[in-house]
Formats: sequence, structure tokens, C-alpha cells
Amino acid sequence: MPELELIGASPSNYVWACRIALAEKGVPYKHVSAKPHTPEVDAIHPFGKIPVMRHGAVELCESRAICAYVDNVFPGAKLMPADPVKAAQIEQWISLVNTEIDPVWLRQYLLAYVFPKTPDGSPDRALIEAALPKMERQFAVMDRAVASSGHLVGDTFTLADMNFLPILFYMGTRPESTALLQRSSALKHYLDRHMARKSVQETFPTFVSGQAAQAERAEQAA
Ligand SMILES: N[C@@H](CCC(=O)N[C@@H](CS)C(=O)NCC(=O)O)C(=O)O
Repeated sequence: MPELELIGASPSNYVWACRIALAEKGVPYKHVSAKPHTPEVDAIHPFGKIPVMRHGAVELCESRAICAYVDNVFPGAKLMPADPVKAAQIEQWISLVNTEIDPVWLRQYLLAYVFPKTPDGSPDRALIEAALPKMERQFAVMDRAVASSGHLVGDTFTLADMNFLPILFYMGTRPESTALLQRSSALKHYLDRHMARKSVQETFPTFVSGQAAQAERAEQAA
């Protein structure tokens, strides 16, 4: 079988989710770091987003599709359970997180720090402040979701957790979201517990200089 190539910069939560899934499944692959909207990404994703994947003649984009392909083509423990209810619940949480949580926690809040469009490059306080009331409600929802079993679905680490954990990790890197985490005890415990998992540690993103120290500080503070 040809070697699978996963293309995309490691700090991307969606790249990280795919890498956790590949590690959980035990699939060997080559990780090619590339930013969105670069030629190797644009060649596969119609909107230039990461991750994208190549496996022989098969080219795919979208993290959920990549994980489905990996799960169905490679041997190893199934990422998706045979049980239709559990499988649907996993899809439900992936969809909820990707359509409700990611746009606010990462695209609006985190990116207002990391890639602010302010004239002097300082964090975009207006976007941050506007995100916080929504985040407060969403943290409460996610805290309740993991409270009983420490997982999003059932009592094992599933694709729903692999998809959510990278997003949650970044919440420990900024002050307001760290405060929200501290008040969400089930979510905080969930983050600490699953960040220690081998597949998550092995795939921890490579940050550039200042970001590395920041991520480390955030991890210690969270
Ligand atoms: N639905 C996509 C989302 C991928 C995505 O938004 N990736 C971000 C990086 S985390 C990106 O490429 N952003 C560039 C852009 O939106 O133009 C997936 O699940 O793979």
C-alpha cells in the first residue's frame, strides 16, 4: 500500500484531530506541514483549507472525510463503532463542535489574539468581548456533556473527543477562556485527562518560537 500523506500545519485543530485519529488507529503516515491556501493545499481543497490528504491516487480534503477514509481503508481498531446509536452520537458531537463551537472559540476568539486585523496588531478586543457571552453558554453545554462519563459519547475516547480536544486545548492558552475552564470543572478534568493520552502527546503541534512558550505556559496554567 502506498504511504499516506497528511498535509497541513500541525497547530491547526483539524490537522491535529486527524493526526490523533491516525495515531489511535496506528497508521503510519508522512506529515507534510503546509499552510492554508498554498499550492499543495489548493491542489486538493477547493477552498484551500487544511488538512488535505493524499494516498496513492486518492486525494481528499475535510477532516471528517479523511478520518472516515483512514478508518475504512486501514486495519486496526475501528474509529467508528458498529453500534448505530453510538456512531450517530459521535457524528452529532462532531457536527455540533464544528458548526457551533469552533466558529466562536477558535475562529472568532482565538484568532482575535493570534491573527488580529487591528491596525497595530494588538488583540481585537471588540471581537473577544463579543465572543465571551456566547462562550460562557457554550462552556456550560460542553461541561454538562462530559460530566457523567468524562467523554462526549459513551465511556471511551472516540472520534468526537479527538475532534474536540484540540479546540479545548487552545482555550487554556488565553486568559478569559482559561478563566472559563477553571469554572467548568468537568471540562477541565476532561482536558487534563485526555491531554495526557499517548496519541495526543505524540501529535502535539509544533509551534514557532514565542507560540511554543505560550502554549507551554498555558498548559501549566490550565
Ligand atoms: N471543515 C474543515 C475545516 C478546515 C479548516 O477550517 N481549517 C483551517 C485551519 S484550522 C483553515 O484551513 N483555515 C483557512 C481558511 O479558512 O481560509 C475540516 O473539517 O477539515
